[in-house]
Amino acid sequence: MANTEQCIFCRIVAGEIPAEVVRETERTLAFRDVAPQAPVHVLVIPKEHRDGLDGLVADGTETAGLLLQECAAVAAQEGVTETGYRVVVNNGAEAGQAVDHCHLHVLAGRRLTDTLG
Ligand code: DGP
Repeated sequence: MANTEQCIFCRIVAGEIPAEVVRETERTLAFRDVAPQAPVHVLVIPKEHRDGLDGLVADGTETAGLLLQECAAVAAQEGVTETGYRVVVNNGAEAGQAVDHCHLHVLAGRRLTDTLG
C-alpha cells in the first residue's frame, strides 16, 4: 500500500488538494479529471486508500459494487445515461495506471471510438 500522506487522491479526499467534486458518499468520492479526455470525465474513487483494483477486491466486492453504482449515478447526474458512457479502470503501470489510488474513469459526451488497446 502506498504512503497515503503522499497519495494525491488521498489528499483530495482530505481536502488538502482542490478538486471539482460531483458526488460524494460515505465511502466514495467522484470528481472531475484534471486533464479531461472527453466532455464528461469523472474519476470515482474509494475514500479509503487502495493501490488498485486488486487491492480493492481483495477486501471483498462490496466497495467495488459501490464504485460501479456511483459510476452509473455520475452518468445519470451528467445526463449521459441514454447517450452512453464508458467506465475504465487502469490497473498497474503496464495498463497505464499513473495514480496509485484505485479509480474508475467515467467518460462520455463524445463518440468514444478508440479501441480498448
Ligand atoms: P490513470 O492513468 O488511470 O492513473 O489516470 C489518472 C488520472 O488522474 C489522469 O486522467 C489525470 C488524473 N489526475 C491526476 N492528478 C490529478 C489531480 O490532482 N486532480 C484531478 N482532478 N485529477 C488528477
